[in-house]
Amino acid sequence: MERIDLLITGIGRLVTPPGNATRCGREMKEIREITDAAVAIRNGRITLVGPEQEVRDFLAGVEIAETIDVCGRMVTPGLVDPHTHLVHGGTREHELALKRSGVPYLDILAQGGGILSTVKSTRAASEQELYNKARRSLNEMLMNGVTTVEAKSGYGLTLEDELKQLRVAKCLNETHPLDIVSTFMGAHAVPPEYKGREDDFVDHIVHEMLPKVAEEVLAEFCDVFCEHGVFSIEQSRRILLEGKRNGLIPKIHADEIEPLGGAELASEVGAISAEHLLAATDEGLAALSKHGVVPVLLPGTSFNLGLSKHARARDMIDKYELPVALSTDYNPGSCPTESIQLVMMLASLNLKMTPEEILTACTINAANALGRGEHIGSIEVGKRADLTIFDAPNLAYLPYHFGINHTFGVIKNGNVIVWNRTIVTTEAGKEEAV
Ligand code: IZC
Ligand code: ZN
Repeated sequence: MERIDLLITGIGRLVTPPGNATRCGREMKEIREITDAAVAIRNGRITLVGPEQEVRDFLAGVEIAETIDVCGRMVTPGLVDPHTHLVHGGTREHELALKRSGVPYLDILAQGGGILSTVKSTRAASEQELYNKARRSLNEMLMNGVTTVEAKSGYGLTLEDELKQLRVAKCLNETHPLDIVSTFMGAHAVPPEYKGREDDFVDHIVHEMLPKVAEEVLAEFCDVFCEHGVFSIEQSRRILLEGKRNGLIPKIHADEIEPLGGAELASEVGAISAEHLLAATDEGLAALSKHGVVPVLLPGTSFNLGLSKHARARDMIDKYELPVALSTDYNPGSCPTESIQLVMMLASLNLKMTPEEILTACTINAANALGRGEHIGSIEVGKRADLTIFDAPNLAYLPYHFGINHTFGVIKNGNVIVWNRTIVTTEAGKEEAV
């Protein structure tokens, strides 16, 4: 070994799920832990991990460009947030009173508010305005310890406005240290100009939007809001299969409010993940398990909507041996928070997941929900050097001491991006990642 770019020492506790694959069922609890550890990084990748003394012995005589001491703190893989509606215009606090008085989420949408309110603001916003707003959110996520985030379109609902959102996501990926993974979600709501002509809108998505998104290589995934009064199972099937024909991997907002059979559809079309699943049936969960679909649970959303019902994480893990992932669902309506640490706390409180399962769900399983398990989501030699440094003595401390941000530092592609709770560089630095 000729040279190390960065050596991280003084790691009180390094915790990571092992390997690259999804961790299913009881495997979710199995965390590799090294006390008094060190990590060596070269060209943006992890080259050595182990007890500090062993790493130092191995590196005797090797040039080390920079060493940082994290003074006994805990280090995890950089967190992955696999389901957000990052790029949008405006906010929806004007709907808070309605929501709190008990008007259901779908009723607000049916009255022309909800998603459609954000569609109006997003259509009116310039690319620069969308970029600036999303960039502020990315900084919040980064400060929370997130190093990769998925971003969906779906607030444009015209060809041009969908492309506008996706171009902003692409530009953010190129200019912000965080990695942004794009999903096309033209089937997020039926816009007012298509009211009563829902199938015409599906035609428009299939014939106009999907080919253009694919041609411009603006998304990797295609998602649909499959829900009563939004897109039916048949419409969702058509869009996801057409997306697939255009090279986009299916994802689906499934069985959030009613058990429509979204989980079964996810399995049928070969989706990489199925999201929400509060109302999924046993048959639906069994189908996910059989077809290796990652369930992405969003406990911040049920919490913010004031629901007493929660996704059946324990059944998913214990009975169906599924690889559960967690995400913020960051969006201006049902879950206006960038805080993955709040979601971790809610996964403990309402989903009864253990701290070890929560880490797995926010790292390797989330990475696999984005098809990136080979590159991120665990601390392994050869993987990208994305690490989060927590001001916490152990994993259980994160959901235990709730409501504050425990992230002390973030390493992205081997670069120190957050240190002492402050963003120290806003440069993307991506050319260094091999
Ligand atoms: O803006 O309400 N559920 N889509 C499906 C959302 C929530 C985002 C929103
Ligand atoms: Zn969503």
